[in-house]
Amino acid sequence: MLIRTISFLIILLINLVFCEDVCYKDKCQKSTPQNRYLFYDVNPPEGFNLRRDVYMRLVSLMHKLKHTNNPDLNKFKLVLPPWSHLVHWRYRETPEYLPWSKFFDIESLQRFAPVIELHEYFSDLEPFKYTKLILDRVYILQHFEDMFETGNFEERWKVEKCHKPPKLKYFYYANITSNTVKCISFHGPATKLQEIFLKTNARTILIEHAEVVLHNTFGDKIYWQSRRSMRFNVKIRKIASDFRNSYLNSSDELDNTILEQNWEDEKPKRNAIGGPYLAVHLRRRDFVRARVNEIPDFNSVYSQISKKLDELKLHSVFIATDSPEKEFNELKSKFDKKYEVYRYIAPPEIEKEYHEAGVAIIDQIICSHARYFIGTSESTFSFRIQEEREILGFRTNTTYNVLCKNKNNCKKPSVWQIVY
Ligand SMILES: Nc1nc2c(ncn2[C@@H]2O[C@H](COP(=O)(O)OP(=O)(O)OP(=O)(O)O)[C@@H](O)[C@H]2O)c(=O)[nH]1
Ligand SMILES: *[C@@H]1O[C@H](CO)[C@@H](O)[C@H](O)[C@H]1NC(C)=O
Ligand SMILES: *[C@@H]1O[C@H](CO)[C@@H](O)[C@H](O)[C@H]1NC(C)=O
Ligand SMILES: *[C@@H]1O[C@H](CO)[C@@H](O)[C@H](O)[C@H]1NC(C)=O
Repeated sequence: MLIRTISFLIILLINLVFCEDVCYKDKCQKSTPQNRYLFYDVNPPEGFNLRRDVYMRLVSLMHKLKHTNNPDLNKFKLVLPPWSHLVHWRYRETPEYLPWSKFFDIESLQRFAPVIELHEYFSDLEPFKYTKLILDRVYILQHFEDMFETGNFEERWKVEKCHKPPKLKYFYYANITSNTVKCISFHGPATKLQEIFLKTNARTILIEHAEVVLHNTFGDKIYWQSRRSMRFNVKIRKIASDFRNSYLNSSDELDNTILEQNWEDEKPKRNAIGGPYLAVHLRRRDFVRARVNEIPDFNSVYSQISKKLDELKLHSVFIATDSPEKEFNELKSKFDKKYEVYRYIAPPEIEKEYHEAGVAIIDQIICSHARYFIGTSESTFSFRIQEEREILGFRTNTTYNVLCKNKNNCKKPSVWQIVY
């Protein structure tokens, strides 16, 4: 009995000493010793398309770290946060925990840098079912409070008092926590995070408010490689292709938009033709209220679209929009028989399987393949379409166009070309 008790105590002691990372039903162990894991999360109100941009900033850092000789830095893997409770999605009681594989081609992502999904992080640690993950370090990024007052925009970071009280659990899982949470005022590119990583031997690090970090170099080669690697998965692309085929007489062969199997083999090109339709991204909802001076009324939208259709000698317009059906029908009714107006309406089973994000992605893919695209000024949703058209090889004058409030108020979007 005594021996049993002693050995039990020894096991308990071993567990307490080595049990920082992951605990299972009956024992705890360190996460795979050769790797370090970077978890990240984004300010909850940010939409799907801004989150894609934040991913690019962090994965570009991962790509750089992988190629360094520093053993403390080159073993990092980026853990992809499941998609849950996005504010634009209709609210659901329970978090969705949608994995990235639902939308993206994971192999394609992994060709750029080591990334794994949160659920894979757990299954990596099988055969034990995990019960709890205690992250070694959580760093909550925040802006320097004085940055805008003093105009001090130099790159810097400093552990400071938290502007807001920290969360106690992460990714909507009750059992992902941490005992070491620090707030860091931060201004600089993603690569600056290395300085923080070098100051700790933590193996599991969570960066909260990752949107605070900036791109290293906006529009450079690494930027576009990370963007090219963000391919949507085959199933979603197929739904969009079927729609293009059925309604818009559009296919990659006819439109000259075939991409290489592997994005690493792609080269810049300007020979895409696109399907015989005009595509418009018409951002409504909160934009109508928040950007009164930029969002045109439907009469104006109609006249801008019909003018362009005539100019391009096209008869079909595809409209991607977040507007309710009633509002959309009001716009549609302005088009006479001369033009065909299309919108993608997801069948219930597709809506159920892919949620609002998937349906929006299908809209984006269809817009990306049009002969000519008109977006909404300053919408992140439109930016992602513009990037996709760069990758597909469209001429810039068919891509960087936006709906105008009126003739005197028409800001052309910035052109971000792929040049290598
Ligand atoms: N299906 C569909 N959904 C859209 C469209 N435009 C916006 N949405 C929805 O509205 C959400 C908000 O747009 P996002 O671009 O993702 O959000 P954001 O990152 O805040 O970007 P902004 O457009 O700049 O607000 C999207 O995630 C979609 O759910 C559209 O054309 N079609
Ligand atoms: C931890 O959370 C996951 C997801 O909700 C769940 O599957 C698992 O059973 C939880 N474990 C415990 C001990 O609560
Ligand atoms: C579809 O496009 C092709 C090539 O551009 C054209 O030859 C064909 O007539 C079109 N079909 C229809 C139904 O419009
Ligand atoms: C875009 O520019 C090219 C070359 O300057 C021109 O040939 C083409 O007609 C333009 N396309 C449109 C849609 O304006």
